[in-house]
Formats: sequence, structure tokens, C-alpha cells
Amino acid sequence: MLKIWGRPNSTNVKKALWAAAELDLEYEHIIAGGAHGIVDTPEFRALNPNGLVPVIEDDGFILWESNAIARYLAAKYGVGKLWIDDAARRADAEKWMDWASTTLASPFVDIIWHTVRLPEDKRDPAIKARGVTAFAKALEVPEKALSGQPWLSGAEFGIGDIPLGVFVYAWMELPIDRPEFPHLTAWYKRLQERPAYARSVMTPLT
Ligand SMILES: N[C@@H](CCC(=O)N[C@@H](CS)C(=O)NCC(=O)O)C(=O)O
Repeated sequence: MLKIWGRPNSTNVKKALWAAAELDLEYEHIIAGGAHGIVDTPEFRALNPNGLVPVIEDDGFILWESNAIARYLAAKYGVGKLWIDDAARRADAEKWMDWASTTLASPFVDIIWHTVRLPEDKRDPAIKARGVTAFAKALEVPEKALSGQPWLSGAEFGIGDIPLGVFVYAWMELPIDRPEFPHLTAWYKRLQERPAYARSVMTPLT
């Protein structure tokens, strides 16, 4: 059976859990990382030398990196579902996965650590404000894209929606200022109607 290592409050772990849930896959979930430890053990380092979650094992195949995991699960179990056969359409969707990691991850860390993760006396409002501004500015790009299509993956929901869907849940939940993004908000409402999203992503952030 598929195994997924990672604490369920991690943004990157949520991508793997959500992809598996969308595909109705049964899996064993090993809670690891943060206060749960495990990631520094030699056994875990043999799975992922980076000592980070998520990691999966599927029929003896070990994989780390959350976007690669979502792509792998979609390609193996989601043909005609999460996976898009046409190379151009798939690349058009997948670019959002890379975009989310390269553009949003850094401001997201500033926001989440300085809003809820660090002890209150260690939180720096200036770092939080820097993250909030940069994150909102970046979201202007998917806001525009979603004015012309229902999903980042195109006409149908797909892997391109997964990373941003996880980030946006936290962004909507955290006590921060948010500009109005009507198309992004409509997309977020559509995500919330998906049982797999509710089960895997709409869970505590701390
Ligand atoms: N690029 C990696 C980043 C993985 C990562 O940074 N994971 C964090 C959780 S979001 C982690 O393992 N932190 C250490 C821990 O939880 O102990 C991915 O997308 O999978």
C-alpha cells in the first residue's frame, strides 16, 4: 500500500495528501516532521537525505519533493482525471506548480511563521507585513488567469491547481489583510466543494 510520511499541517505534505485523496487512493499515513520528529533518524534520512516531508513509498519506489509526488500520483493513478495527456495543456497546468513553489513559498514562510508558527514574542510584524504584501502582489497573476478559465489546469480541475490551492487555504484562513480577488475567491469556493480538498487541506495550520 502507498505510504505517505509527513505532518498534516505542512503545506507541502497537504499537496501529497490531497492528490492521493482526489485519486481515492488508500494509503498509510506516517506522521513525521516538526514536533513529531522521525525526520532526523537514519531510517528516514535513507528515504530522504534532505530530512524533509513529504516522502512517499509506492511499491518500493521512494519519492520526495511535493510537486514531483503530486505529478507521479497523477501520472500513475490519475490518467483522464488529474493527469492531462496533451503535453502542451499539461505544461500549461504544471507551470502553476513551479510558479507556486518559486514565487509564493518565500512570502508564505514569512506570513505563516510570523503569524502563527513562532512563539508570540519571536514574531516580527515587519517580516509578516513583507510577506503579506509580496504574496498579495503575486496573486494578481492567477487572479487574471482565473478570469478566463475555471481552473488553473484549464477547463477541468487538475494537478496545476494543487499547490496554489494549498497556499490559498492558509492565506484565506490566517488573520491578515487580503485584497479583493473575485476570480481567485470563486475558484477557492469551487475547491472547497471538493471532498478531497475539505479532507486533506482544510485542516489546522498549526
Ligand atoms: N521542496 C520540498 C520542501 C519540503 C519542506 O520544506 N518540508 C517542510 C514542511 S513544509 C519540512 O519537512 N520541514 C521540516 C519538518 O517538518 O520537520 C517539497 O516541496 O517537498
